[in-house]
Amino acid sequence: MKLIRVIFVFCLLTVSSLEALADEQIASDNPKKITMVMHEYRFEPAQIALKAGEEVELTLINDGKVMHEFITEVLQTLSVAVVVHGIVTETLGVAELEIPPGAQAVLRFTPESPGEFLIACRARSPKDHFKEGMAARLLIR
Ligand SMILES: [Cu+2]
Repeated sequence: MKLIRVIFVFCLLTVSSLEALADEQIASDNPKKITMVMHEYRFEPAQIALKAGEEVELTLINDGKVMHEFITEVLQTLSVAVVVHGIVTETLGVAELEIPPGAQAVLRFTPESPGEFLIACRARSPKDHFKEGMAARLLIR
């Protein structure tokens, strides 16, 4: 199946406070909230675990100084709600998210099939992020 390549670029969404996000994670459990922070050149945490059939809200924060990407095959065939400035865009299949420094993206989706998947940043400026080790694991049980 040929996938439509969807690329989102998030502009000027400032990160107010990481602590506020941590509080949010405790406050609500539905959907399950997970935050992943992007640095040069790593994802934090380096592994996230999800449950098949359980909705998740994934917040991606670029805490670095260069553009980072979030690429995983899991999102390429799922219906994903992308929330930017409170506006929700439903899309089928997200191939790649580009997140500028200081910006964040919020994704809501429900993983379908168990497995172990790669999360990668394929950005190449100022060097090859993936070769520098910018990868993480996505476990779906
Ligand atoms: Cu990167």
